[in-house]
Amino acid sequence: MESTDMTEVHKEFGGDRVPPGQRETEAFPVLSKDGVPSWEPASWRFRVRGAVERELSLSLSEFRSLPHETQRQDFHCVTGWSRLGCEFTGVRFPTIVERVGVADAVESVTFSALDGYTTSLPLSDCLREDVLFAWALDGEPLPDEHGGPLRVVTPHKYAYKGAKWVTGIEFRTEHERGYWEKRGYSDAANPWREDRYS
Ligand SMILES: Nc1nc2c(c(=O)[nH]1)N[C@H]1C(S)=C(S)[C@@H](COP(=O)(O)O)O[C@H]1N2
Ligand SMILES: [Mo]
Repeated sequence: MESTDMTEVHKEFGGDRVPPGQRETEAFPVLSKDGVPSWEPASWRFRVRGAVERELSLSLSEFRSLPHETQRQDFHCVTGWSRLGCEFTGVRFPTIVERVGVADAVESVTFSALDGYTTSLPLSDCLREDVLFAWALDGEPLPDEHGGPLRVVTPHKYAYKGAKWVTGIEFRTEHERGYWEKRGYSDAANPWREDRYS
């Protein structure tokens, strides 16, 4: 499958491919606040709400029929490991934005997930080609423990900014910190500035 190379994002921040304080790993460790949440394919929905012109609710098959891409990217965990050259397939964030019409006053996006996890990013950090709602990893369906059926990936941020098991996004006029950001992790989360803790 053809993939877009997003492994040069480090150049945007003037850093090396492996950010400071990170070490490369071949494995793909799993980090979840609790276990793997259960879900039913028939009742699973992805919902977009908040300050938008049209709210959206999509089934899994509707979501998978949106225009999608495969990208090659690196994945940086705040605990110190980086997995280079992951291939994720899914829908780019801007593709969702086109469909809902975001109000001018929107500042921030909150992602929510089946396990109760939340994370948030300024809208400008989401309006990027490399922020993806992904359902496949390295050509295989995204494993449950890595967030299947759908997760967010944010190659320009530490991985806690990417919600696994994502089922909703809310466009907000005010920024609200997410689960880990309220518990001491940096809200900025830039790996090349080592924004680990707040
Ligand atoms: N829904 C949900 N998303 C989540 C988490 C979580 O606990 N729940 N953990 C975050 C953290 S801290 C990291 S490092 C990455 C880990 O992704 P992985 O388990 O695929 O390596 O997912 C992020 N997204
Ligand atoms: Mo993490």
